[in-house]
Amino acid sequence: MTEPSETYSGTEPPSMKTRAYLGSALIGIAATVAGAGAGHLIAVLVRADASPPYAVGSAVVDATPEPVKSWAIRTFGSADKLVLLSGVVIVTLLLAAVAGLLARRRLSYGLGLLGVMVAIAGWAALARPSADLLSVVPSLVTAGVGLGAMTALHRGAGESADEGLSRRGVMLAGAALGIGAVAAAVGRSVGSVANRVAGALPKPARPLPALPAELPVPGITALRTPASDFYRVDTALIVPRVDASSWELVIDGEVEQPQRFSYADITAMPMVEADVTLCCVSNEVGGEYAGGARWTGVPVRELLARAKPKPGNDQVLSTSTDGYTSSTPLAALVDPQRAALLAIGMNGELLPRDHGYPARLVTPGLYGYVGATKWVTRLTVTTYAGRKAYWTVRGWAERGPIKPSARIDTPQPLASLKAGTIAIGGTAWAQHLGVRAVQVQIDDGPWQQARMGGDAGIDYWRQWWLPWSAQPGQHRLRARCVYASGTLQTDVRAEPFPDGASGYHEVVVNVR
Ligand SMILES: Nc1nc2c(c(=O)[nH]1)N[C@H]1C(S)=C(S)[C@@H](COP(=O)(O)O)O[C@H]1N2
Ligand SMILES: [Mo]
Repeated sequence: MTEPSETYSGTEPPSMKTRAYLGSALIGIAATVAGAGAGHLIAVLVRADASPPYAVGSAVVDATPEPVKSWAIRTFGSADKLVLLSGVVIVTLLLAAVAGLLARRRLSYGLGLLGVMVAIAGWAALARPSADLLSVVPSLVTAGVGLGAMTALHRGAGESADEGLSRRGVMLAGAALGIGAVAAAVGRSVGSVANRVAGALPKPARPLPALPAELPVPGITALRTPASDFYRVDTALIVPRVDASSWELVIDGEVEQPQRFSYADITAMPMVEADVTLCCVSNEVGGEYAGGARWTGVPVRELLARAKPKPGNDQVLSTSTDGYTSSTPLAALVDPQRAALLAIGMNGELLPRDHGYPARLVTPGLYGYVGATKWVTRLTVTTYAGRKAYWTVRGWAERGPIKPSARIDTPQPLASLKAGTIAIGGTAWAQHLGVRAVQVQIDDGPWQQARMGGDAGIDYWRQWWLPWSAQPGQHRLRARCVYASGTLQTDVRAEPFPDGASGYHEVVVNVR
């Protein structure tokens, strides 16, 4: 009869082995979390966009193929950034676990993999358009803390790593995870400082009249979208923090007299107001990526006039602090009939940071990606043949006139309604063409004229509604928009890519 101990000679009980592997993986994860947390904390203090997870996330955004990117925007909406960052974090933690397991074989293997991971983050931070030497600091800190933590934890795990995590190792790992979590939380709260910027917006030289009265129909979109509810679409994982006192707008390229404007130069000019409804080209028919606001700023044509564009150019390439570029037709910016603004205000207040503080473009009638550059610092007069913008390189149309649309806000899709009189209502836009009417069709019935809310100008959306005496059953509601010229919007269905969605908005409801 053999001793039980001999039965196991040369092998470990499986549970011990599993525990040992888990312990090693945990060491890798703890070291990585501690390193990344410390790096993120430093980044918040010196260079927010150089935070290792954000830098890698931004590199992923820029490298993601167009179809995947628009799928992500469609599927996750405004949560797209959260989903992306979660993906980066999950992949990082998996690699961290692998590094921990490698360190079990040989410490230098684990340190090597961690080193490669940090190097990728450092490279991503340096590849940001706004990068400078300070941008490597967070990655250096991450490397120091991460590699140090792995070495300490590995040693702490005990001479015989096969015994799994020693008590000391568990405590060290817990401490490292704790440090990482605290650092990340502090970094987050410091990083999410006020989006609103204190300070007074200069008064407009000739204020616009108040907007027309809201239609008293519950559930329809308000005529003015508060900044806090305004959709946000941009490639910036962290909102750029631009200092108005050092901000400058440069006008260069094919111009007779290149210009430079400080923030004080801009605010000293007479302020103009414009009611403009902004739309994203990624918006699906019936989608939420549209908002109406009163913008305050100076006409871009006056700034361009000082620079004197040379003949033969058709594009203004605008550049943002974060390197994003946009290609606006020069003709739209110099058109005296179109209130293209270098805007510094939104709804009577300074632009919030996430909508472009200190200054952005707003070009009536053009999708945001071709005429609404936020955090804008440069206008380069050039040609479409010569320069391509961020989204154009990725296959989107060069010039993006907004496609008109009527949206049904109420009732909502698949709503279950009581028979009786029901208000069908919503908003309609045909920027720079004007909305004359909205027509509604119930099932296969005749198209009926909706009752229209007040008109705030051709660049602004318009509310509408129609009372409907609903009978039990399932019904299909459709809406379409008629431009000021009398032209009917197209019924041709198109997806957002490459130049905007079209077709009638359609909602199916059930009436009991
Ligand atoms: N710097 C910068 N400006 C930008 C973008 C961007 O990614 N970066 N996105 C554009 C797009 S696609 C749209 S639809 C509008 C949205 O403006 P909002 O976020 O203020 O609603 O901003 C435009 N300006
Ligand atoms: Mo957009």
